[in-house]
Amino acid sequence: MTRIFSGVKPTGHLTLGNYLGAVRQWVAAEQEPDEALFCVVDLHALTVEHDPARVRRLSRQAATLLLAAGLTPEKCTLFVQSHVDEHARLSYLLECTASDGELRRMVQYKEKAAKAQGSGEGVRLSLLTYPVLMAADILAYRTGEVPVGEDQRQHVELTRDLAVRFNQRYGYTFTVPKATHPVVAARVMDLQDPRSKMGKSGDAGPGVVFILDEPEAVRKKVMRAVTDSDGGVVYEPAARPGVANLLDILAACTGGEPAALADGYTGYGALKRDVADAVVELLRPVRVRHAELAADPGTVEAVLRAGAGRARAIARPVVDSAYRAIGLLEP
Ligand code: AQP
Repeated sequence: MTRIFSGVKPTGHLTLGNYLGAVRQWVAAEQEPDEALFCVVDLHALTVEHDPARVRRLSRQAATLLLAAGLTPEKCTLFVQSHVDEHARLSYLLECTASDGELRRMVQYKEKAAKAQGSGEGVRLSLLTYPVLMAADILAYRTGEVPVGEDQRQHVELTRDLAVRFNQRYGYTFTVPKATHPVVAARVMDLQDPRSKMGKSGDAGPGVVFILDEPEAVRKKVMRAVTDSDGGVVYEPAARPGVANLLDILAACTGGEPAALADGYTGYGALKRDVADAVVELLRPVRVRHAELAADPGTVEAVLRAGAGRARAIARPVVDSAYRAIGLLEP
């Protein structure tokens, strides 16, 4: 049986990118006979400038949305990262396994550090070490598969490297995990800037579709999506990223294949209308269910409490064995 682990950061409202790149895979994975753990990785939200009240609000909202999207507490373990101390405990051991150079090479660190510096905020040390905490999130559960969007590929590679290095130095302790990505829409792009990833932590610009957006807002954003001046609908991600992004989204929503779907269109207007309809219909049941669950916060809290208990029971012996292997005395 493979164990699956993945998480989402409460750094903003969840987007269509989070849904297509990750959450939808998680709901599908939960149907398999594997054991699945999903986590609101709130400690990761502290790596950039944050408002404490907002992080609390977004953490609850993310957990509620994951349940609304179809995760069922009977089939998976849903919890909040900071409720399980083993993540931070293991992170320190992995900091003693990773090197400064390999963390400074992380693309996301370079991008986010440049952004933080540009806005005069200063770069938090935790932004540099965040991929190590992510490795701890994964390795504490002896995870086999990590379903994530394409942007997390490099961090899962680092996790694999750290697991192999630790095992070689101190004896077999961790399973070496592998990342899995959806076939289409593994990297949903910003509708206004299709060379950049659709992200939740920046300004809530018109290029970002949020899962909880009203249908009218979704339509407006899709209809205003940047395409290009060439006319004609063809699937050429490098040369025409805006059109390719719309075709990817349509394919992810309808189950088609992006290049084949392009053949059905002669102009951008009809393509955008179909994309807008498909996204609205995909997200509608999630919005409805979210509203029901948000009205009953006690249920969500109980799910998270039970989830943390189950997660702790799996992670504690793994992390304890890592402490022994690396040379620390048993208490
Ligand atoms: N645009 C995307 N397309 C496909 N998958 C995506 N994911 C994120 N954006 C896209 C996947 O969603 C999961 C959870 O993401 P996260 O919370 O770890 O990170 P984020 O949404 O990228 O949020 P950030 O880093 O706080 O902000 P931004 O996006 O503004 O840089 C992951 O599996 C991720 O791959």
